[in-house]
Amino acid sequence: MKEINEIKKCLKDKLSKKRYEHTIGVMYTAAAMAMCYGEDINKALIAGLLHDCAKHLSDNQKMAACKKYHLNITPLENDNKELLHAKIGAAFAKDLYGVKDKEILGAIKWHTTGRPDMTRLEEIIFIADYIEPNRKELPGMMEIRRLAFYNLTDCIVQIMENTLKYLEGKKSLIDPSSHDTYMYYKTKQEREHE
Ligand code: DGI
Ligand code: FE
Ligand code: FE
Repeated sequence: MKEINEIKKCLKDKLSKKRYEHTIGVMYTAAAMAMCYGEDINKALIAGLLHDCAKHLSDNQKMAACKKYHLNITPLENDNKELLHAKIGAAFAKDLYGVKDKEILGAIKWHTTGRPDMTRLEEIIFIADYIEPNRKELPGMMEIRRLAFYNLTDCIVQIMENTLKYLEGKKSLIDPSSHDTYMYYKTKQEREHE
């Protein structure tokens, strides 16, 4: 696997300044959360750094990358090609940056929609992407940032409620994984609070 500094250099060249700064924000936020929950800090740094490594691709480049890596494109992803940067990012991490760790690859793959019963690292990257300091002040952000270091399930439920509301407002179709993520963590939350 490439070293962190080498990966940083590559990404700085490829991504816009804003996207690169977001990436660094996610990297350090994920590391802080890993410290809080006793997870592997290095894995959190790498996954955070690489989570949006395919974000700069055009729609045509995304289609070509999916073909190259034999990634399945659902009809919903075909209509919202933005969603594809997550699974292409995981393929890039493996192919271009030499990441072999399955958990890091999973964290990149699921960072946009989440999935039911994520691993702790997947949860951390999913949340860190939303709360990193450069993100604009979305509704309820202060509470979501607090929950990130207090209760991962409650934090994910809050994020999903915001995201689903935002997507419904835009009349965007909701990816089944986003729905499943919300239902899973909502049920988990109800059980935990019983
Ligand atoms: O890549 P980032 O901007 O850092 O964040 P992200 O990977 O969470 O991507 C956010 C984008 O993905 C945003 O434009 C909304 C979109 N998105 C997230 N979940 C869904 C979705 N779009 C659709 N259509 N359906 C979803 O379920
Ligand atoms: Fe992303
Ligand atoms: Fe991101």
